[in-house]
Amino acid sequence: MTGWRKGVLAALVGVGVVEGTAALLRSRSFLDAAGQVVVDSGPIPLVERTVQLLRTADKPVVRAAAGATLMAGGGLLGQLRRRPARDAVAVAAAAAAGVAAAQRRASSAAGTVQPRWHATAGAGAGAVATMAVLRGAPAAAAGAVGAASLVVAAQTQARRRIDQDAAFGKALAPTPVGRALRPAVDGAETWPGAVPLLTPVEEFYVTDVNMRPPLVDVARWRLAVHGRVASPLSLSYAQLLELGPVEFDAAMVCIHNRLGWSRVGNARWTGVPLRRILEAARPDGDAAVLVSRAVDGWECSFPLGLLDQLDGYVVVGMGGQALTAAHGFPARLFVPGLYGQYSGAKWLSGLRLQAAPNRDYWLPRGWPHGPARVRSLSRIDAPRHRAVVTAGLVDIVGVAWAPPVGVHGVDVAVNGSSWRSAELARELSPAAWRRWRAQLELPPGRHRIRVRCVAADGTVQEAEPRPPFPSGASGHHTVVVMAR
Ligand SMILES: Nc1nc2c(c(=O)[nH]1)N[C@H]1C(S)=C(S)[C@@H](COP(=O)(O)O)O[C@H]1N2
Ligand SMILES: [Mo]
Repeated sequence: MTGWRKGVLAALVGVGVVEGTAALLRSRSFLDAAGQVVVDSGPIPLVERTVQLLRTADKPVVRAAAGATLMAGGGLLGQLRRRPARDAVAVAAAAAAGVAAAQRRASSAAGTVQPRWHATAGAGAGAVATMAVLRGAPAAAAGAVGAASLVVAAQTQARRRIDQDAAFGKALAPTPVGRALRPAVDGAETWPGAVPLLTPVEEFYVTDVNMRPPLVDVARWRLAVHGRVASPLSLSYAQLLELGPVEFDAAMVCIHNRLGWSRVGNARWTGVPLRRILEAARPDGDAAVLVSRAVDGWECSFPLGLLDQLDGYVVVGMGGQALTAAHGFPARLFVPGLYGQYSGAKWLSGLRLQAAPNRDYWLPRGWPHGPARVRSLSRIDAPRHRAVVTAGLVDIVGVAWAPPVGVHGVDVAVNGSSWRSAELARELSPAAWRRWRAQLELPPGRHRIRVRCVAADGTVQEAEPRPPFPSGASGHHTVVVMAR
């Protein structure tokens, strides 16, 4: 076997053994950990460009890139003349870097702390396997071990996530108290091409900086409410639910949502009003900032005074079910009207009140101090861009959102013509999105259709096209259709 092939195989076997061991010991994947270093330290232009190009495939690609980098490193090492001492140093250095990466941001909270020996044991086993291949272990056997380990790792990860979500939903479905909301019906049920009024959980966009969601052991989980408060709290899941969750309908929007994108979803949430929690904790007079912290240390914050204008909730459920791991089980902070990254932490572990501004996760990465309010925006869902439609009366449908005030009107324009108002479905709640429809007479030919919305406070959706960074995208979503 040529040197570089042997090196790549050695790296593959090493990675396989490390990943397999991590899966079996329920510790963190090293590939994820390496990818996480990239996610956490990438410069903004690169991160923004990656998000734009890869949309939701960003994490698998980062994970694959981490794996490919290791294989390439193995290949380079394999090409050098074999010197056991140097090989051992190189492999040990890679293993040590892996352990360090795996231990980052794994701090403090229930269910996420991995004993250091887990990572060390996995790294050690991987290093031994890598060295064995470099020193001439039979290639076929080594390859089989490496491939089998990777399969075990992938399957174990997938199964664990599914089991966990099934358990959350069944065992812990939070029961809202108080008046039930009316059924989520808005009259647009029969509009062809309309997206569902409530986004199904499995279709709801997922955005976070984690390579995989932390799986939190709810029996050990506590929500700490602390800092500048007279009565610090440490709430178990049951105690949190005793504070009385309510249901509310609201759209959640990621600041990365571009025109026409689906990094926005509409849900019926179950959550404990933040007001109740703060009443129990009694903030001090100088408490000015509310910081939400995740089990892995991710933080974001907003001024406490904002809660005079916006409602906050410690959310425990979505669509009548407990949160899934991806959406922040067991609890997350959510303030409808703020972009997700300023609104609150998923996998919430603490609410900290403080007098001074906070160093949020995004700050050293160049995002401005928030809180960034959601810009009202509208989207055309049907027909799709570049669709071919039958000339004549064509249904144009979509959604518009302007949380927390609500959508007052939606206008469409065809080619250069002036704006004309679309029909609005009933409003579910001002914070939710609103479906709309326009029936347009389209003669044969190519048509450019634009949409804008007007919020209930009179603000008209901004026409100026802007990228998501630094304050959210604006402009008019436009589709071109061909009528025949
Ligand atoms: N702990 C944690 N919470 C987080 C984030 C994160 O990276 N880590 N991302 C935020 C962002 S950018 C958004 S848009 C929302 C997305 O929530 P979703 O994935 O349930 O749609 O979560 C917010 N909360
Ligand atoms: Mo986001």
